[in-house]
Amino acid sequence: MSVVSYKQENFIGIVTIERPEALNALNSQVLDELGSTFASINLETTRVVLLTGSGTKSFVAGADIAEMSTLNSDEGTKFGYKGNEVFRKIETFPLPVIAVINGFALGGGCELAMSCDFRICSENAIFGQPEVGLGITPGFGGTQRLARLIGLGKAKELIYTANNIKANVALDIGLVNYVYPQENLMAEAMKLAGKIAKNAPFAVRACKKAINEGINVDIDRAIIIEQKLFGSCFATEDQKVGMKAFLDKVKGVEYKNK
Ligand code: CO8
Repeated sequence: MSVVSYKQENFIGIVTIERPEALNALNSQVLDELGSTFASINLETTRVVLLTGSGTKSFVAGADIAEMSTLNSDEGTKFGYKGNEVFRKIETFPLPVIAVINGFALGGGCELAMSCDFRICSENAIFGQPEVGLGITPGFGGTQRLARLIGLGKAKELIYTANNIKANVALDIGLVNYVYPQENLMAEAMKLAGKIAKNAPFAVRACKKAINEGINVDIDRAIIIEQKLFGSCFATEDQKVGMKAFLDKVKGVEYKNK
């Protein structure tokens, strides 16, 4: 039985992890299916991807503890590699990916959310890196991405204490961008994705690439990354259409991704 589903509404792709009996915990099957689902997304017809969990209780309650419990050191390293490979694919996916967090985002769940471009959540969402309480470190990028996202001090506190935090705290520390009542979460996610999907797709993708690649190098190299991507936009039809519409005072341009 499949544990990841995909549907598409207009330009928006929705990836849902469907393992409610284990609060959508990440076992090998989920990781494999996440990888293959993202790989199968049509980059011509899709402009934004939403990633969520099934139900109203949990986004992802972590990596699967039952599967991990008997691993030896080599197997643990391999499992970490498997997760990291998929998460990095999501982080570097050509389209924006928004984590739509509908409940628990613990351990690997918080790490999965952090591999997305940004995060929105429901009021009942709970975040945390409980790994040290289980005798392990975060293994799907948590020690690296959390510090980059919310700063070293707060990341170290959360990881060392294994404390969980509520949605309003996650909002305060910049881990999520917005908090909504559960019943409005998906509609708000669709609204946000719709706004992104209206913009010139090539330009949006180039922005993601520029931000992601630039953040990891010094400012001189980062500026060159932007410069090249900026230049490449002028080879697109959408740039001509967008600028002409502004000059002609025409509103509501429909970009063609060309
Ligand atoms: N793995 C496997 N099963 C899980 C997990 C999980 N992470 N989380 C929940 N489940 C299962 C439960 O075992 C339970 O199954 P069953 O009904 O068969 O007993 C079912 O989901 C429902 O869970 P609960 O009954 O516990 O539900 P509660 O509402 O009482 O509690 C909690 C919800 C608080 C979320 C609780 O389930 C919990 O604490 N879960 C574990 C959270 C956690 O510690 N997550 C981190 C795991 S470690 C990790 O993610 C490391 C990532 C990097 C790995 C790198 C590998 C090298």
